[in-house]
Amino acid sequence: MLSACRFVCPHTDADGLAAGALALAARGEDAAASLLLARGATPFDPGVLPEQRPVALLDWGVRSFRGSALFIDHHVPEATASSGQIVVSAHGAEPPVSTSVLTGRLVSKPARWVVAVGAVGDLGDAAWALPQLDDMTKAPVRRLVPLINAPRRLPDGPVLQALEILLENADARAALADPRIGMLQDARDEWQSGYTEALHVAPTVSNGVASIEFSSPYQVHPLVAQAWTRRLAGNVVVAANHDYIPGRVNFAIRGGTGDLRALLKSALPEEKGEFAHGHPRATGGSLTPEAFRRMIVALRGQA
Ligand SMILES: [Mn+2]
Repeated sequence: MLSACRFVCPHTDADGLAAGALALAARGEDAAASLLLARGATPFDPGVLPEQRPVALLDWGVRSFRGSALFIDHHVPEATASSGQIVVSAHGAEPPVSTSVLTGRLVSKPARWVVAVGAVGDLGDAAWALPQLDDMTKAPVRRLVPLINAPRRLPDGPVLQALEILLENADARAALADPRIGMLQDARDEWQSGYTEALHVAPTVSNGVASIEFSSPYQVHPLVAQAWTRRLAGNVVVAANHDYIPGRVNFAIRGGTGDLRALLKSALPEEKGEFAHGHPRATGGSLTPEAFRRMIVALRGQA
């Protein structure tokens, strides 16, 4: 079914790129044949993908989509397959698996180190207990994960090169010795300085809701939210970036209790699009500044 797709569109984090590299290898394609979407774009937005179908959507979630598609994913599905669509979902698997692990099951002779990069990227050290990662040398995979994850956090980072590194090397050690690793290291360093800067912004805490607002060209909001969740245990934490996409406020929400997607939907019941997707305990969205203000007011009103 993967071979019947016209092209592969992977998410650009380590799990998505690892799944993409496994799919491209199985299809005999190079990295440039894949469709890597720009910051803020998803395959579910009208006009983002070329018209050709079917398309393989890797690690993007399962959402309402026009046309035939193969979904390979592990997020909570938000739609059921319509005509011409196939959904391969690992959601609910125990223990949890990443999209790279799932993709590795669908192709013959997957590169195990690539499966591992995706699994560790999404699941952290819990990934090492998976049978697919049995007996693997951990250190080089652990070093690769933050490097592969770095490019998409920059406005125009070397995402294609990260995918090439996964696709064109025989093992994790060879990948670390790839000359293109320098570009990934530079991307990581640049991102790191942006992250450190954003961490210096003080939160505003009111009614159990902490908000941290800053302007950064880097994708730092998810990790800023995570960092403050540890420091402000018990609070709902919203980290908001006013300079990620022009005219939008991109935010991540963590902490609190229960399903944070449901909390967001109750704060802004009418909101559609990039809002409250992802995981129950790790979600966020992209809003107009006005909608973002209303959301914060509503969250503080109900906390
Ligand atoms: Mn994933």
